[in-house]
Amino acid sequence: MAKYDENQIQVLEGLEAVRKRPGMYIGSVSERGLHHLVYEIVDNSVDEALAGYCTEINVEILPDNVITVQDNGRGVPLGMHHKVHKPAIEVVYTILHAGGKFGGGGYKVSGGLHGVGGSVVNALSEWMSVQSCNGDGLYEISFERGKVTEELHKISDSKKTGTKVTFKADSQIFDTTIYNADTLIQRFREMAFLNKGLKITFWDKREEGTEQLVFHYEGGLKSFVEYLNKSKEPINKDIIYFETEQNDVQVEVALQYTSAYSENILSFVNNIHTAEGGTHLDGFKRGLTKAFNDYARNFNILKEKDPNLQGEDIREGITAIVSVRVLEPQFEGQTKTKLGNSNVTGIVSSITNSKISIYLEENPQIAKAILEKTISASRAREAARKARELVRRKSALESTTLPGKLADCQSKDASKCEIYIVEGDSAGGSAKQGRDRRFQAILPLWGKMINVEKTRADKIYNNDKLSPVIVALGAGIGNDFNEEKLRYHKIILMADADVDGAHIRTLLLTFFFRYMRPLIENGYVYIAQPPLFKLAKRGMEDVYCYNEADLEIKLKELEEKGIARDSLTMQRYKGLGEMDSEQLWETTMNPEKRILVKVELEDAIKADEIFSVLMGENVEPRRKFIEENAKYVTNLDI
Ligand code: 28G
Repeated sequence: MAKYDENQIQVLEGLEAVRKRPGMYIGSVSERGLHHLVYEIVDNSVDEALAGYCTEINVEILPDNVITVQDNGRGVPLGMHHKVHKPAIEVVYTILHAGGKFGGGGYKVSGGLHGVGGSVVNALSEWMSVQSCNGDGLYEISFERGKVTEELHKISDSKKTGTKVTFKADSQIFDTTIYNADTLIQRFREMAFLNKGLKITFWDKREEGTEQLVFHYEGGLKSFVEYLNKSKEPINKDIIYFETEQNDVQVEVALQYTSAYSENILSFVNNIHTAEGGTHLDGFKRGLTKAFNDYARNFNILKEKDPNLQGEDIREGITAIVSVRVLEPQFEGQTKTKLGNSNVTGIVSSITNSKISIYLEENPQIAKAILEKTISASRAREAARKARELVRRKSALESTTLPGKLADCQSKDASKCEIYIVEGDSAGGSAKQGRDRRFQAILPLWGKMINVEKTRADKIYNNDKLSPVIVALGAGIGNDFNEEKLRYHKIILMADADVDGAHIRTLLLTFFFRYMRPLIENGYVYIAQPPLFKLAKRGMEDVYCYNEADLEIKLKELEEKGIARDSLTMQRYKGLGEMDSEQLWETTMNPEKRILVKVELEDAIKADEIFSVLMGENVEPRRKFIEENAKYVTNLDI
């Protein structure tokens, strides 16, 4: 690595720009943007790890939602910047370096260019303090809303090296400054998987009696695959793994086949999850398909006259992680999570092809088992095509093919239409009565729970629980999914806040994730939030509260208006069924008053994970999971 020179830091723009338009730099000022602050700082430590100087990152949430991040890297440089005559550490935290990840042009180049996000986080923090140890002393500099409040000064002697950043997000900027520990945990676990050997610890110290969590995987991506497949039955017991670099593109892949029918490939670029895939994922698929076809031809499993095996059949039951590091990634797509660099396809494809070819030749038993699965997948696909055609033909003949239980809306303008998918017939009845039938449709769900993981597409078409959903939405599934045919642009899941409700939500999210992913990627899916409490008093309009915190706030508000707590009757709703149609409309369906939570891709990935564990065939992980996550599963926040 070239020797660091303080003058390399470019002087570009002040931090007022960041406070004026925070969304440009961190995406949004919602809860998501808030968590982004932490990722930006942790990214700087990860960059230091990628440079080869940092092995451990500690993250803590302190009381009052203060964050500290500490690493054991070289420490942010303290020397004077020749042009601006300020210490480098101050320059790093007060001057904006690039256009930012979320617009404004340039994208962050990972691997060496530290501190790009540091100034952004500083600008959006009520206060921040940065400590750096350079081997002979511990130094500190402090800021408020991006401005220096305490110049760089030495605190003590110290032989250590590393950086510690402490900050409090600015409540003037963010909708909320309360962190969700689960969100952070998920990301840190993922980062530890993606950077093998890197130890990330996390401790939520907002309440007493909590423990430190450690994420540290010597197996890296292999451990990631192991984690995803913990409740599945492997075909190749030893996970296939390779890591190579070609023309400045680093490629790292781990994969394992299981007896499942689904395809589970996660792709990453510079540690960023590329939900929309891109050239690296295309290259991986292409290389995999070629390796299997060449092998099948060479060993006469495919005869001369046989057509090639299809990629999607070859990928049935696969769990894979494709992680690449690229110098100047170009991100495209609706959510800017699709890699565009065209040279990457060929690189990943040729590496994958050669590594998988070698593997297949060395492991003929496994090659045979996978190919047998591929062939039955292709038969099932053929059967699914026929089932689909049957559905199409039916719809050509019958005038009304919509599911019988669907109470459709009057409007045919999908952009204005909503469908409520409701668990339970009684809630379904109230919803039908309470709705605004001009634009709200209701589909009550009944029938047996199905295991999406263990079911091929042909069976899904015939499943009594899912087929009404497919037909009502009107856009098809899998490769045939066509967003333009969608009949409603809001798909709202409405279920109770109990285990059964969590189950049905998880099932539907998993189903959408696997078979109608654009629904989630493009933000069509929502979760309705029915109230948990009602406060009533004679002569007062009923007050609905949506969670415990909301209840507390509203009780206080009423008290301020002179309405005492003990003069109120409080009803706790156990299920949607307890509300009559008018109440359901007022609290949960009226667009003016209701609370809808948009489902993000991460929610669906989490649901998919939960589903694999809950519905997988291994009993032990399921039992353990339910024990560990009892709280989570019963809470309504999946
Ligand atoms: C604890 C929370 C977040 C960091 C470093 C280490 C260096 C550095 C950070 O340099 C300037 C500009 C572009 C390379 C680099 C130290 C070289 C030599 C560093 C962190 C230099 C910033 N010695 N560790 N920044 N760059 N950890 N953790 O922020 O060219 S930021």
